[in-house]
Amino acid sequence: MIIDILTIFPEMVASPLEESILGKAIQRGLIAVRVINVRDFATDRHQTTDDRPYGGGSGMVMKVEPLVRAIRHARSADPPPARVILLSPQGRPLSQEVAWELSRERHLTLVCGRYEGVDERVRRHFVDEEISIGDYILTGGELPALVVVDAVARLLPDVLGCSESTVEESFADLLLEYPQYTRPEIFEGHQVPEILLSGNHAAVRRWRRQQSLWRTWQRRPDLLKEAGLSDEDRELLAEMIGDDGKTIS
Ligand code: 9WO
Repeated sequence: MIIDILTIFPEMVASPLEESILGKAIQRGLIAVRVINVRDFATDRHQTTDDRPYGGGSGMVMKVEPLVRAIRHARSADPPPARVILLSPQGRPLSQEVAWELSRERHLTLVCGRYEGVDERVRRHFVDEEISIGDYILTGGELPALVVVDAVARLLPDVLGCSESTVEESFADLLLEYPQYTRPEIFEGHQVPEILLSGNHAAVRRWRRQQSLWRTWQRRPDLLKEAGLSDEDRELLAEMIGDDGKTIS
């Protein structure tokens, strides 16, 4: 898979792409990230990428020409990007489902805005969609672009080793994680739950599922509605809540 990142701060995205699982995936050729400096596509001798807003007001707006020339450069690749995506608080919320959807494409282009905004003509006419990673304002789209790359890359075949495999997880994708422990068995008086030391794999599996369900019910009840619980899940959860199980949707 090819992912382009269009930015006026290429150094800001460079080093996270060199580390850990992402870095290894790039080294192994499973994914190619092309960091494209939008400033290189500016048309004036000062390489200007911002200008004052029509209508007045404070702050600067990202100019249309450098962005559009950079987007056209990205679109000229073979294969061309399936989607050109602007990272924006106004976009479709990123979710695990969206990440899976993006992971099935061969080429994506991520456009990072800066300043107080991007000329509206870029989003209206030169971008295919907008994606948001959450309801907050940042100083630019670079960190959201890295979030998208990270979320998508780990879903690509062979990116995760079998120890980090998504197979076990995909089943529980829509639930929160169960509590995890490693050595020592007691830390400053705090014990690891007995069941995890029991060696009873079936009991451990059941406990973990129950913990995931319980946590999700307590902290993110909105996720439970989408999770598609089995009858056994409902029983496990009812056992924790002290409910007859029939009221859990
Ligand atoms: C600035 C601003 C100031 C007052 C009221 C509303 C405002 N919105 C913005 C704004 O959206 N600034 C953007 C900063 C301009 C382009 C890039 N920036 C950005 C992208 N901030 N946050 C994101 C982003 C992208 C994806 N998901 C979450 C946040």
